Amino acid sequence: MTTQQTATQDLAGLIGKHLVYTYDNGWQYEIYVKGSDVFDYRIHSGIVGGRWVTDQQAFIRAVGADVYKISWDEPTGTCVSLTVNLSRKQLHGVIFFPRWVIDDPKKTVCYQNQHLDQMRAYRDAGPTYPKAVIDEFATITFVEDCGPGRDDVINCPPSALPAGFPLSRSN
Ligand code: FER
Repeated sequence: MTTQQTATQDLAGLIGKHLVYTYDNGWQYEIYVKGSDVFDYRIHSGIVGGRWVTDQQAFIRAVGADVYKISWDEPTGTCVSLTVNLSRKQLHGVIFFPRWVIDDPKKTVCYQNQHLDQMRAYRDAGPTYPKAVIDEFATITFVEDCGPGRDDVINCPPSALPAGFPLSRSN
């Protein structure tokens, strides 16, 4: 890693953040950045609405002023890369779905942590191709700083949340 890359890897502005965002196609997602290489998420709507995951490992990088990139490969074989612009309250996501998820998205709708072997079996069975690349901008509608390492920020399915969640607050 060069000196310049090292100098830009200050993730303090992102770690601990809890965000809700809505893609321009209407899909609503929620993310909690638990640490420098791990995060939790919950999917409120879209083809895999109801899916939620804790402790997903990811590459998390600072790529500009208040701009971060989060990239990971799911046990399902879905790959995602998010660019999070906190000052503009915007996000850009690229989701690379294997064909089997597009053919039957409900197979992935669960608390994934309790079904990891099943997800890997689906991934290995495929089909993988042709993949579907979803390239979408989103508006961040809720931001709060929870601090790192918490297990109580994302800890239930979207269906178990109180009415009115996710809040649309930005601070
Ligand atoms: C996101 C876009 C897509 C996201 C997750 C996904 C957490 C997809 C996950 C999956 O289907 O496995 O912004 O944020």
